[in-house]
Amino acid sequence: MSSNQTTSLSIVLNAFGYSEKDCVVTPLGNGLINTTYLVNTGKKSVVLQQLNNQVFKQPEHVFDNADDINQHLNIKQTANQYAMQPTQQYKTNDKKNHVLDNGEYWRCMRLIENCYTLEKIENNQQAKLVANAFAQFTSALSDFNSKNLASIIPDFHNLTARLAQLENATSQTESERKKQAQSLIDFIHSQKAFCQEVKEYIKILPLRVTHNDTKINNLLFSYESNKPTAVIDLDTCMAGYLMHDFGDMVRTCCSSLPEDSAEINSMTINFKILSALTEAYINGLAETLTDIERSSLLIGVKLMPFMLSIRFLTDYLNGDQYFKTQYSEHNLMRAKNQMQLYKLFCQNHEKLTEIILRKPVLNAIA
Ligand code: GN1
Ligand code: MG
Repeated sequence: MSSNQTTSLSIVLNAFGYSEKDCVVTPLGNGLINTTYLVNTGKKSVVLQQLNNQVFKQPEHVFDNADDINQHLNIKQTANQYAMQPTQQYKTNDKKNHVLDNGEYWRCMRLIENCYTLEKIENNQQAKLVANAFAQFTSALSDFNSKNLASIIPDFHNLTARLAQLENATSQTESERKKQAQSLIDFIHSQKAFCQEVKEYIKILPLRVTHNDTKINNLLFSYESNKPTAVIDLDTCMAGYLMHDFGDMVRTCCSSLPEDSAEINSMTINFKILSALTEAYINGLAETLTDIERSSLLIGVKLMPFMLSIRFLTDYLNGDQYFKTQYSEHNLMRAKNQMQLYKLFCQNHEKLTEIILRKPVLNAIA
């Protein structure tokens, strides 16, 4: 850690009532945006996070949204309507939910103890648990007015806006990167019919509170029960469409490969897992799920890898300003990987339709 960061860290820890000399700080998690640490304060362990304020232009909104959602979930939990643990942001000595130091925004959160995360689903039973957990989260927030949440990143999951950003990046890049990206750009241009289908759905779908980052590693599993115990990373919780959350969950649970694997030619879809996820998700949402949302789930499954591929490709063309990368072609590889997943979903359209749209849904959580 540089001396600047050390100074910053000690100011931040002090603001939350800890002294740097008592603390052991280690990196935590593998998010692509924020920087997260596990801090052992000598008395307990907490999570400290530096928010990426290039990505989150109004960090206060992220912290305030999280407080509001946590409060709602706490009420639901007390009323036995939410079986998982809400997250919690600690207050500073002067009762704020964050510290601003030297232009950087920090928060401190409760560590949910004795938990682990998964990068890959191992069996159908686990898939049912995952889908039920994300469905419970969304269901518990179904009576939270999404208008009361700040729009954290405008147009975050707006395909039209993401396509425009890609156009913009393409027109401003005259480099080797554009050459490398060209075949993917051409393919994206060939998907006009799908983009139109998405546009039609958006006109009729209801807005609700969505998580917008329902990848499998945003779920904590308890070591004791081996069941999900908390949905974490509320950074992008805001008004959105259910198909985005379902699609993002499927994207990370059903591909045989991690999102940045280079082995894309060997990628396969696990349809048994897809089936288990779909049943448990639909049953978990119960009567909070509308018919139009139900039929949009199929679109969401294709949309999320397609849109994330566009986002990775745009960042590649922009010179890797947004997502953290480990090597120079990392974003391009991620873009290729996610587009391969989209292609596989499209090639298996019939099978997808049969699994996602069949009625009635079998009784899940056997
Ligand atoms: C980012 O930082 P992380 O890993 O929570 C991104 C998501 C992407 C994800 C891909 C604010 O999430 O939208 O799906 O990477 N978050 C933001 O791994 O852009
Ligand atoms: Mg996130």
